Amino acid sequence: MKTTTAVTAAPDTFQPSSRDHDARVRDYLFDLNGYRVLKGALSSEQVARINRWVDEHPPGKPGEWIGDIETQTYQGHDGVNYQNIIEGGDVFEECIDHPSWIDDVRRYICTDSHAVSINEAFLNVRAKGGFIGIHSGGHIPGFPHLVRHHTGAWMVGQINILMALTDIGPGDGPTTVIPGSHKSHEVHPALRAEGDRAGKPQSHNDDVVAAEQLNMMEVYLKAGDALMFTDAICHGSAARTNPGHRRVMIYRYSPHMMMTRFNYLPSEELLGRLTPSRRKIIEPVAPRLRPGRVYRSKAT
Ligand SMILES: O=C(O)CCC(=O)C(=O)O
Ligand SMILES: [Fe+2]
Repeated sequence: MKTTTAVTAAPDTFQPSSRDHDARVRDYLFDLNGYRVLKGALSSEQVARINRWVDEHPPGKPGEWIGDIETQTYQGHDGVNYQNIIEGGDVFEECIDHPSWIDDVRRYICTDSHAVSINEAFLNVRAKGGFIGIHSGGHIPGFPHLVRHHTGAWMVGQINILMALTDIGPGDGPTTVIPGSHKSHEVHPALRAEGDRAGKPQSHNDDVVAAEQLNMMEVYLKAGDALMFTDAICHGSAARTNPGHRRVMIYRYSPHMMMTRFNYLPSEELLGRLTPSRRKIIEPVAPRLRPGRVYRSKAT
């Protein structure tokens, strides 16, 4: 006698649509590795417009201003930074809430409110020999390095979008990451002062090329690709050995209640041009002054 029972296939609830599935894969990998590469995040036309702006404004000396954009460097060897680059015109404004990343950035930083701000936005040009040292890691108890995920609800203190404006391959000084290191409790050996097991672990070692350190991985990008990463991941770059310059643009996003790095006040022209969505990111909470008062900082 036949004893097998026919099992009627249950409605297909366990088979997510491929779109849901892809989104889950992306979330899983970002949580696991602390970074993702967004292929073709910028259009070639956007890359061309940004590069045209740089061609028209060759790197100057730290402290020089181009309108509301300030020329700056961190250690010299990291190259020239055009800080506050959102003041550079339309293409830089388009990147504030670029559809290639803004939804994920909002959700990862604050699933609850989606309220994000830009902590720092700059364009970096780096010559042969230039590099950035090893820094960050899960051992640092700081808000930009916070990465929490309560089933379905994310809280990430800072997400960097590093946009390649030139192809970045071997010898071009690629950014380097240690996958998963945002969850590391142990301090990377290169961030621990020699003989100092108990001392305060460093967050930066500016003197050593990150790519040459334990477990670093070079991330190769084509112009227009973007690297999305939590600032908590242990990262840095390789030294550029090829002639020419590496160009990247970096927008750092944080929860809206976190102060900006340099507190560049948006120009009236920029505020006048911003769409409501962009304005909410650049000026999440408008200044509040008694009637008639004009804001003057002590620094100016
Ligand atoms: O210059 C690089 O490749 C690394 C940049 C970096 O450290 C950062 O964006 O936080
Ligand atoms: Fe960094």
